[in-house]
Amino acid sequence: MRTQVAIIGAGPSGLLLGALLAKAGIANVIVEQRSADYVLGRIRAGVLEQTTVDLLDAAGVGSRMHREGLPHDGVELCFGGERHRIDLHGLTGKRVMVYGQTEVTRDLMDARTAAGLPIVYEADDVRVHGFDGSTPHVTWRAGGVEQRLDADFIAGCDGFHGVCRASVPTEAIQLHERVYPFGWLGLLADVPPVHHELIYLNHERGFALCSQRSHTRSRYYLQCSLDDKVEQWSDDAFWAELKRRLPPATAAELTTGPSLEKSIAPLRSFVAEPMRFGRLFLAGDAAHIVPPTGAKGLNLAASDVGFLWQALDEHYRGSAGGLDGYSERALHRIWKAERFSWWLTSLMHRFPDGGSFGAKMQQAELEYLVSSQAAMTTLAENYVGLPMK
Ligand code: RFL
Ligand code: PHB
Repeated sequence: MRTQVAIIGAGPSGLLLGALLAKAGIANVIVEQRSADYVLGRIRAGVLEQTTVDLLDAAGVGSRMHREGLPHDGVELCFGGERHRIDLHGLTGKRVMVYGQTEVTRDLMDARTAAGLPIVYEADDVRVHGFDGSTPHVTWRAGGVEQRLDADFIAGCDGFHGVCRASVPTEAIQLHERVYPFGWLGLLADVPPVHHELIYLNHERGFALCSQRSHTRSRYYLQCSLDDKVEQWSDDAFWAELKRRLPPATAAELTTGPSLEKSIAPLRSFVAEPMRFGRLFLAGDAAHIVPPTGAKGLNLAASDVGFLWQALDEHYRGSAGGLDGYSERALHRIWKAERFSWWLTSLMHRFPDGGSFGAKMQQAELEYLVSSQAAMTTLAENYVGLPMK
């Protein structure tokens, strides 16, 4: 089998890249190690920046998102038991779209199937070869039989634990990492959201987040210990802890119900540099991770893919500049989102070694933040997403 671009991974990065390349007439094959149902079962992001919405539109998969997604003009910060609204739209002229990663993935998968574009699921032992020379190719096993795909380029869209970054010689790559001393326990339930906008809470018992997927489906998170196991958290224990962290008037409005899903995610900041190795390009979580506090992971994956799509399109139109500039262009935006996610995480969570001084510093910064137009604008500009330059 031969194609122009071999894409490893059918998460949002791989599927979006495949859709955009196909629109530009560039042939591609996606190779994914899991089943489609497994990929759709992962509950992750919920907030899309305008740049992500624009890329989904460019890929021709935006219609259900515009029908069912919820545009949000603001977001709330809660500390000291009081809620404060940040007027995202008033401060920046932009808004965000609340539409789940599961739905984005489903729309991209459905469009790919409808267009009859090739995608291989349940590929075993995927390996990438020859990307430092002129014969890049991918091998895997299907039903015990070895398969081979030759390509002009390989796009590593295979997430943090993927094979692409791991195949790069260690001396060719630089890694930067911070692991945080807590996790997020998430719960999804078919109950109406406690508020029509998201609420990020700083509380002495730990961070909490009130998010949503629709008017009838809520997503809540609690800062938890890295030692916690999801089985130790009954639904009742989750709801009771969330109520303790919400201001009493908000807790009184909370509708609880049985969970559809509960999981614990560790928090990490991570960047691999550069993002190009000969004919292999990394995109999305394969190259970087942000803690979810700033809602940036999926959005960064989308902007990487936007840059890579433009670079490959330029290449196939006869200009080499785009491919050479991909890594630097993408990393420029990534580091700014890394900074924002690290800052918001540091501001909103209880750190085991923070002590009373740490808590006072957070309180002083939060009080300043919600009283300063300049500080709120800085937060809002980053939250709605910096431009793709
Ligand atoms: P993914 O989604 O991990 O997809 C990678 C795909 O590659 C496959 N794969 C392989 N395939 C073939 N061969 C191999 N050897 C392979 N190894 C792996 C995997 O099976 C998978 O299908 O990476 P991608 O596409 O780069 O997308 C990144 C996003 O998923 C991620 O950044 C976001 O989910 C992060 N994130 C959030 N991002 C936001 O923008 N806004 C949010 O509100 C937000 N909330 C979140 C989040 C992530 C969370 N968790 C659980 C980490 C909330 C949470 C709780
Ligand atoms: C989510 O709805 O899953 C979500 C929203 C905002 C975040 C992180 C996660 O910052």
